[in-house]
Amino acid sequence: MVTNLELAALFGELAALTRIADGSAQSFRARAYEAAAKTLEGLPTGAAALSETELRKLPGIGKATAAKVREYADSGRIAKLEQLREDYPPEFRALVDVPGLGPKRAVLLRDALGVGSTADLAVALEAEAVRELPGFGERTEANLRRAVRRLGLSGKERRTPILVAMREAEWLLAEVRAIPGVEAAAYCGSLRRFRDTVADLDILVGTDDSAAVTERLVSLGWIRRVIVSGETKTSVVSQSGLQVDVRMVSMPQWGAAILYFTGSQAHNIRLRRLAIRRGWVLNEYALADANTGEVVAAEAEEEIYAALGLPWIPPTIREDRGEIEAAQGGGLPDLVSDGDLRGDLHVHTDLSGDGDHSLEAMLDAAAGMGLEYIAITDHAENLVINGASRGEMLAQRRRIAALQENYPGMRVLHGVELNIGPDGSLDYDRDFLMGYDWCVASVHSHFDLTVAEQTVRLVEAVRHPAVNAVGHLIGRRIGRRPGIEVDVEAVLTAAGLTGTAIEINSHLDRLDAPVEVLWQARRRDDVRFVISTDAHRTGELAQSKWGIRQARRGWVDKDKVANTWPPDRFLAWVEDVRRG
Ligand code: DGT
Ligand code: CA
Ligand code: CA
Ligand code: ZN
Repeated sequence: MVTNLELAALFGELAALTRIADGSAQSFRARAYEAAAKTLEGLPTGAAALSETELRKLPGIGKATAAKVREYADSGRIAKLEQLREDYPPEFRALVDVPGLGPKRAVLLRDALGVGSTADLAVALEAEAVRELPGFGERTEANLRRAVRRLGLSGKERRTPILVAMREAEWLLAEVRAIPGVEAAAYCGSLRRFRDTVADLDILVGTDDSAAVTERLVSLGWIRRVIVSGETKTSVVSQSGLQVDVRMVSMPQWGAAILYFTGSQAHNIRLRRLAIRRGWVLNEYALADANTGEVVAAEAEEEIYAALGLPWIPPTIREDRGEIEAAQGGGLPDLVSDGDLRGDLHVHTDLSGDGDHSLEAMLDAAAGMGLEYIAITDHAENLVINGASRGEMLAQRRRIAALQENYPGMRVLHGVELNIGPDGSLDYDRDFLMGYDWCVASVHSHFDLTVAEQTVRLVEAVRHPAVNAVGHLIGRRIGRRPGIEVDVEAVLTAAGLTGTAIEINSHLDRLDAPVEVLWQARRRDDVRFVISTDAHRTGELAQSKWGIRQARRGWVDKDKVANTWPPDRFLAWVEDVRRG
């Protein structure tokens, strides 16, 4: 049976490819596909069971999309999509995503120079051939060279952003778990460790019938090509070009296998050395006695760690960055867990041009999730397309004051997301800013200034008395835009001195501050963090789980995350910071 998630993913892909075909980010056909994807994803019943007429009654589904849903449900394919996949293979899609290119220019590159991938682009840039194309020039060429260098696109290894990898993994796992004979399935490798890009997906399947499960697996619709398929190991390439390694094990070996395939390799090597010292061997099948082969532990990760004298170590910190020593000394960090967050300090409503839902809808959703405090932070006036004027902001403040009584268990703060200008200046004036309960300040443009300029810019914003937090610190979009380069130590020092928190933005394509920044802050006691969703619609309030995982990867102590604090402590801290 075709699932809604599968259909949603297909329409998402259709939208992305249509955007390329139409040569425009604004393509209205692409938007129609996206609207359909959203509807299908949230549909409580199976869309594949509906008739074309029933489908057309759903919001965001028109004649053409309804027909495509039926086409897929009936035949297992969408002709239009297959044509587009052929016209624009994955290597070419990666080229389109290079900052400064986009669909039109990528097509021009392909037609004029035969450039079909980011690796080809690196070669063409090297030959200074790009500057001669109409509309490119030396400056564009220099910017492209910079992007290729900073995103590491010239190498042979193409890494997939976590946003895409996670979506594919969840979709694939849903399909795999539905195969008869599958007892468990999980993603491992760098995705489980929550690296922000992955080279491939590693999927572990627990089953006693690997032959039958493999047969079903390789016939799934998301697979474009099977690389190898053996009794317990299968490697395939998904429709979007992502390589997936699948391993089958029986459940009694689950713990040893998931430990092995989660890595990192460096972490595993350390564990293996601990095993050897005890006269054991650790491999993907078991922790066992080196002489007799008798199994010491294999079924669960916890048992293997315990046998080696260690507490279970969270996958996000298995990088041999001191976690083994910390675990041996009883000093593993007290990391943030799901359920620890009491507030959300970066939330948009439809007052922001890019927000979907009303103030009331966002508050209802937040209260429904049990949040104890929230800051509404729509864009301020300097963000021309999306920002709100002073008048609109004051009206919103009055609405919030009136609505507060509807949410006895949740304190509603009136906040704002300020735009940090190239020189560190902010929207409005100081007095107006002090009228807010909570200010987030973030970078939204001017990504190409020098390190010195970016550092001054951020430090200025951090030191502003009205600013409570810096939003998405470097402004990156993983795999698409590298973000600003900045002297992290200087920014952390300013944040420590002023009490301005560093936001951990939960969007899977941001995860910003990046983990390198969090690692750098590990030794400091003075810097506070907030894990925020930056939700633009109600559904995104739940993505705090990704921000939590990012904090767990960054070794951030729970007590340094201000929105884990009870309301009294949190609000007193906000007051304190405001008074300086
Ligand atoms: P990636 O795919 O580059 O983003 O990173 P990983 O960590 O997912 O690397 P991958 O896919 O090559 O392997 C997944 C895990 O399996 C890795 O973290 C440790 C384990 N592993 C794979 N191959 C080997 C190997 O040859 N030796 C050892 N010791 N471990 C391996
Ligand atoms: Ca991998
Ligand atoms: Ca792999
Ligand atoms: Zn925002």
